[in-house]
Amino acid sequence: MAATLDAEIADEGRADAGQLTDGFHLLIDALKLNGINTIYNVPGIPITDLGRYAQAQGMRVISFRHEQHAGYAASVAGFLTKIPGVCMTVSAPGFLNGLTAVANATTNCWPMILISGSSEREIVDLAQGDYEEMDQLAIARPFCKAAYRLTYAQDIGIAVARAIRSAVSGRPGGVYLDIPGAMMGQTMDAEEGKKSLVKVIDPAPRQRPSADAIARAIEVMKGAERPLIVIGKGAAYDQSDDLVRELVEKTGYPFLPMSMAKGILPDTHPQCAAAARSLVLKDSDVVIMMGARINWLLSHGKGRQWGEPGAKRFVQIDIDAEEMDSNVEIAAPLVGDVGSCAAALLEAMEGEGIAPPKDWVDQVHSKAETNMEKMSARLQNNNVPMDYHAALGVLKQAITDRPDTILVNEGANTLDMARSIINVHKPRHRIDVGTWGVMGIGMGAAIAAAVETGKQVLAVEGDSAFGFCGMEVETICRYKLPVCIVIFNNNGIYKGDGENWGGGDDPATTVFVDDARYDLMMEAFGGEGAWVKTPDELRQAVETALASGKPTLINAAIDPSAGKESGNIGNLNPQSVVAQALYPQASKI
Ligand code: ADP
Ligand code: TPW
Ligand code: MG
Repeated sequence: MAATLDAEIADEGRADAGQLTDGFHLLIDALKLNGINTIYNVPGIPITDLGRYAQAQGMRVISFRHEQHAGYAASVAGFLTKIPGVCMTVSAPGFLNGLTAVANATTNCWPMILISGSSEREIVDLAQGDYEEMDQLAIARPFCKAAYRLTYAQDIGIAVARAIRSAVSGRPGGVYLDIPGAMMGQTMDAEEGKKSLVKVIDPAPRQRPSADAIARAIEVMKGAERPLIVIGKGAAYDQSDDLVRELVEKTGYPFLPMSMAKGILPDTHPQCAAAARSLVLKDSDVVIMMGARINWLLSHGKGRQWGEPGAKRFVQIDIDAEEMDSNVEIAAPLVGDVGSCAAALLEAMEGEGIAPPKDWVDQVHSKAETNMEKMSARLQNNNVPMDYHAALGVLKQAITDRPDTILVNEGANTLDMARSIINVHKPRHRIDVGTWGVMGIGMGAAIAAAVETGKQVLAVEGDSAFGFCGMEVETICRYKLPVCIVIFNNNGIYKGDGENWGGGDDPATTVFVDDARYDLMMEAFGGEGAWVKTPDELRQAVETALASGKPTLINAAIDPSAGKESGNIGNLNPQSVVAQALYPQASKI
């Protein structure tokens, strides 16, 4: 009798459940309704079940070993797709691990949403010492573009809509969404719940520049004798690849791609001035910035690199009006999205005679050719131990042979040299350390690139850079992703031959264990490992990896003395006359 009653009650429960929904499912439905089908996550209280239910409801849930990498993956997904990537973490420590990625996304102008479980507000606000208690909403605010907390399940639809719109409209950035555990368990009528969801219409409206602003830009361009176009990752993000290409080709101006803008036009394009960077930055008289900030990566638009102070006139295309005049005067601000600005310029250019003088174009072209020839000889060396050039010559060829491969790149020397040596042939096929120069983005970026595009990924990693995120090779193996990692193993940071300046037994601060077998880490999880010491061995290993699509880690031995302190940015290290007097080795610029 009792058993029958229990069964009846359970049946009734199921029937009720059919008409009810809860916070968990509303959140999943709200994401799916807006085209978000992947979550990058690390499970734990209170979001373990949310991940399970999301998987059960047909979402792809990629579980990482550390939240920072799940967060980086979400941000890279946002960059590649223009749909905010979603990272999901547990409270306090998991949240803080993910927060680094949100801050990095905001700095890079990439859309992502960090959804984090949290303790109940009344306990946090009275500081009563809950499990993983932290005032996450307050902490998140300064690191992201917007932060919201959900208290009631019926607000999920609006909250997700606000989070998406905040992430992608205007200048994209990171958004935080705080979900206290109890909120997810709240139930409501399923029909009402469905009605509460919001599909975001036109989340990032196109922003056309005004006719006045375009006319002003055309005037500046007409006066140009040595024009240049600098293309940044804001243009890569915009996905108006055809319009950017048309603008570059119709103007005939030389162009300089910033690192993640490489490939919008192929690096092999005849107007590409990457190999004549110093010349074009110094001698150009009019510079059109397209989705690129004039920040530290461009020496703030000042100094020797930029030639005579005040001699240049800038046209700047940016979605964010506040970016104008951030470092130098902008003669013609064009506030709008790259595609709309390029289209408006193309239309207004007709018959205006803005072609650059031939001798400038020839000068840039011949400088680039000479520099590329010099470089090409260095790339073919067969030195053992390998130097950066020998190894990068091999990888350059591998990407030329397989231009669909997405290149991920981090490190110091490994980054700077790969950036200038490996040509990129397609838009958004290079992902790197971004505006902060952050180490440890590599595995998250590689995973997101593989998951979002289904393409083969080649991650070229300094041994230190890899160390920040190396455990995610297990994630790569678990999801069987087509990722080939090449570690430039020079036994350390910048160089592997440093000495302890105090003369003690401890190693120098910048060196690692000699000849570390990173390849065995990959083998430990069932992937392929290779330890290579010559360009030929590297070529063979990369060829096998890219042909197979199997998770592979190639540990490439690089001469520990080959690198430079801080790669190309040693000049940013602080100098001190005291230190120079104390230590003969101290760096002097
Ligand atoms: P890079 O590092 O490649 O030089 P930055 O990250 O410094 O590029 O600059 C990117 C710029 O692009 C930012 O100022 C951002 O506001 C802008 N931006 C982002 N999306 C768009 C877009 N769709 N259209 C125009 N500008 C954009
Ligand atoms: C999150 C500082 C910049 S570059 C680098 C570090 C630690 C590693 C360089 O060594 P690697 O490359 O990767 O072996 P190579 O070829 O020059 O030897 N912490 C963070 N970000 C940064 N940028 C650092 C530290 C840094
Ligand atoms: Mg190194």
